[in-house]
Amino acid sequence: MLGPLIDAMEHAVFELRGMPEKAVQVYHHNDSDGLTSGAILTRALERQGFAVKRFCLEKPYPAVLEKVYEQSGKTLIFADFAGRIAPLLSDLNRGRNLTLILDHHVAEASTDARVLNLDPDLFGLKGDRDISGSTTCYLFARALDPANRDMAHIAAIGAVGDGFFVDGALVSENRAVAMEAAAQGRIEIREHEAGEQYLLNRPEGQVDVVESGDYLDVLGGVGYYQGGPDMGVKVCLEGASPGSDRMVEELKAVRTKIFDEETARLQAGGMKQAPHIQWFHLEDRFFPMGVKMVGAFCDAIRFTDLIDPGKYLAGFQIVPDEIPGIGSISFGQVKVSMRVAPVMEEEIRAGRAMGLNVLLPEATSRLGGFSDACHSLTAATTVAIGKEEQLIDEMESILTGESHG
Ligand SMILES: [Mn+2]
Repeated sequence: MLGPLIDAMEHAVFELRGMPEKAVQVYHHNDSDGLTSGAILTRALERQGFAVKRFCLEKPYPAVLEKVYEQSGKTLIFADFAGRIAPLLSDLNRGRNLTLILDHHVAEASTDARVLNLDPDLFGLKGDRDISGSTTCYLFARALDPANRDMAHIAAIGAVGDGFFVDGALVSENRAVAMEAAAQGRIEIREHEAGEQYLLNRPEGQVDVVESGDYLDVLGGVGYYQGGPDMGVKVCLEGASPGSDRMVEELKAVRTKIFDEETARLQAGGMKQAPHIQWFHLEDRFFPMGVKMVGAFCDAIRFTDLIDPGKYLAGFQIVPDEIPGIGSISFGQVKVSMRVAPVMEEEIRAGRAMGLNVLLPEATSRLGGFSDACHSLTAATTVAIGKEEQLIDEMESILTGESHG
């Protein structure tokens, strides 16, 4: 459990110190957990004298990874993603770079001695309960230097942002970082009948940590292509500022405007109908918001009369051929996000309807697409542009029990 994970982290620190170059590339996710992870690692590594280059990714797309692994002799760290694709990173790395994975999602073991998978899932901890990406990075930071315990409150923001509570409270390692931050006076933990509330103590007053997480999610998700992640990491390390407040307000206004326009489009007949699935295509109308936003839009409309509550809901958004900080990459991919209305949610929970975690990855793999995060009630994958209708057809055939191979 924790002991073996810490041992593995200490070994990774030893390997890191043995690298000839005192430079590290940190690749991290763009949600609040990913931004806090990136912030913790950046500060911890800089304190040790490493030059840190930080890259924020919405997903560890294979096309990006191929480009990253054109390098040799580097230290590469992946935070809040990539635990499951350690075998792929191993194939790409082939002993050439020191690669550390500090994720908390369901993981697979590395097959390359220079790819160290420090995902707590491999050490008996549950990533959707016990430990967030930020807490994993915090433990690694402490393995680098115990003085990094002053970042416990940043880890707590990521843990709350990922939203894994048991009876209304953080548990296990996530709760330990909240307790540590409370002992340092950085947060206040308030007991309620329905669990615990976490309040961040700031010079300008307290703020609920749930709000801090939402604030970072807006910067990283809505502002992905507009410098939002950099601002988010700055906020983690230095606190919010009038500049960050203004940016968040502007991004929220952009989101409202774009969502309203798309809603009007759906009201005007923009929703396409298949027997079991209703779907729409955003093309590139959500740019410059990140591709996480198609899922957020599905979430926003799944309770409304814009949709047929008895059908699955799918939305497509073109993945821009650009990664901030990395440059142009021709993906030629479209992201698909799926959700269901509350009625269907009950059907899936009761096992009377197929879960999205089965339906979408199966159809996606038939078309050679890329599945990343799929759960029974929320799922997203990517397929090549032009295969959208085929994907819907494949899902329809899966649902009707036909086999198209
Ligand atoms: Mn996470």
